[in-house]
Amino acid sequence: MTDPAPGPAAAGDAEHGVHLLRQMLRIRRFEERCVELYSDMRIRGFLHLGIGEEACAVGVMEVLEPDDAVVATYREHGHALARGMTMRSAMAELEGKVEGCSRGRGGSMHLFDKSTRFFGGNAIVGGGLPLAVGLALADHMQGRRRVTACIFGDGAVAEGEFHESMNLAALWHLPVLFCCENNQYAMGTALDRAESETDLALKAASYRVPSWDVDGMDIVAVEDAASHAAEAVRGGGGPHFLELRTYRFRAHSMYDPDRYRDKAEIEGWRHRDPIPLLVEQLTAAGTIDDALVEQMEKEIEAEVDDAVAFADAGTLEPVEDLERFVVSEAAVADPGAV
Ligand SMILES: Cc1ncc(C[n+]2csc(CCOP(=O)(O)OP(=O)(O)O)c2C)c(N)n1
Ligand SMILES: [Mg+2]
Repeated sequence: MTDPAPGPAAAGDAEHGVHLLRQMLRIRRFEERCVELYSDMRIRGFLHLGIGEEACAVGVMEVLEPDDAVVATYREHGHALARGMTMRSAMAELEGKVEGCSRGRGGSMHLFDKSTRFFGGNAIVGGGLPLAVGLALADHMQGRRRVTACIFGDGAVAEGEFHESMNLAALWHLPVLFCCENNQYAMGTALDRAESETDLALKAASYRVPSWDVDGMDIVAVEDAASHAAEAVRGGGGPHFLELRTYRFRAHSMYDPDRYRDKAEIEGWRHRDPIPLLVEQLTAAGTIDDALVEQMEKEIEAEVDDAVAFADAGTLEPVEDLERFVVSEAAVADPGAV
């Protein structure tokens, strides 16, 4: 007997692995281009990049259903793209153009897309947690089997909102998937300088929320944990918590001179870059080769080029629109109806 040929499951796995790689590369190349556009002053304001953290964004977004909801932070380009926002829409927003997902009014920190149930982008540390609990409460009360994924950083754990949200979600058994991206720093403050307990999964577990810590640099581990947790949440198991241990290779934002981290520490983490790690795994399994990666890179470069051209050709909102949306358009059209 010969060895069994790879069956449909194996073929499916291979295809899925390539898909995960493509998603992470799309995010990496998109953000690398953002750096250039920022230096060129075509992107202005704050810009926080998730370079190094792509496995967290892709692994979690991958397991969600279209009806699920996402609430993220200001480091959310990757989550928005992995959730299905187009690069055009995201890039136009970053350039402050009306064609952007938030009409250019939100910028990098406030990507928002109702069509993919991507409810921000939020500049307030910890601010997304109560919003996620509210969305989940609505689903719970209306008997909908949906998951709300709430993404936040390790810095949010120091906020009262974290504790209030964990408590109420657990008490009311709400369908929230809490995903803490622990990159070990909140701006220039290392986690162990601000927290007496640095095991964040343990902290969440104290609210009787099932909690796991996960290697956030390993896309397979993140997707696997997220899939199990999301399934449990969807099945009525109440909130679950993932501590995704990760690292940002770049500074907190484009304004940050990054003087608080040892260069050797950064270099050490670069060896755990989630993209080369997956390339290595897929190459060893014979799923990809250099030619395929090269082809993928070309396609992604074209997608980024197209997004930049779209954003560059977009329009800035006219000054006459300054007060538009201060009051809802429906209320302006028919004040009696609202
Ligand atoms: C309520 C609030 N306090 C302080 C800030 C200023 N601030 C912006 S980012 C940040 C650090 C947050 O770190 P973390 O939650 O770990 O996310 P990361 O930037 O590492 O992804 C702080 C303190 C803020 N935006 N909101
Ligand atoms: Mg952090």
